Amino acid sequence: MKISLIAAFSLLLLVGSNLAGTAWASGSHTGDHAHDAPAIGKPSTAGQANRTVAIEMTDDMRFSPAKIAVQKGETIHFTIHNRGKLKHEFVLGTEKALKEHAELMRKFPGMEHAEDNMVSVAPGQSGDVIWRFTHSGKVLFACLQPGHYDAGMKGVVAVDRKTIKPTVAGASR
Ligand SMILES: [Cu+2]
Repeated sequence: MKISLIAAFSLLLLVGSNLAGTAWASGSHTGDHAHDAPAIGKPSTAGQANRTVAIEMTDDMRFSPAKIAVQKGETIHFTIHNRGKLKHEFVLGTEKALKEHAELMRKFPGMEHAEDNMVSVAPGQSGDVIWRFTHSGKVLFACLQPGHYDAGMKGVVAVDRKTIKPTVAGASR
């Protein structure tokens, strides 16, 4: 069964947690959330990707690479490979959003994800996240399976202030 983050939020409200009320890093298909979402970028499509970055996830709770440098405006097609025997996931967000989300996952460990800024990957499988980095600064990523974030399963995308030159592939806005 899939429980959306929205549903999880409602659940949180029901149980009276004060975690609710924080905007998630990225949102849903509706696109009407942008005003209070942190500026980590926005979903894109494979056709818009400037390049592909492969990331491996392992049971020693690490992403490899854990540091990625991109330029402002760049669209990255992340291909996420789970090399372990455990389920892992790749979630882009601000540190605040990821920490709060990790806490939520501790409370609701069975929660499934279906958002544009994240992908859950079964052992031996691969997944994709295609993301355009619209603001310079740091965007973090983490695995939010219970305990994995605290074990250090996180990384960072450093978004350079320099804006990428438009290419045929990346020209669209
Ligand atoms: Cu993990």
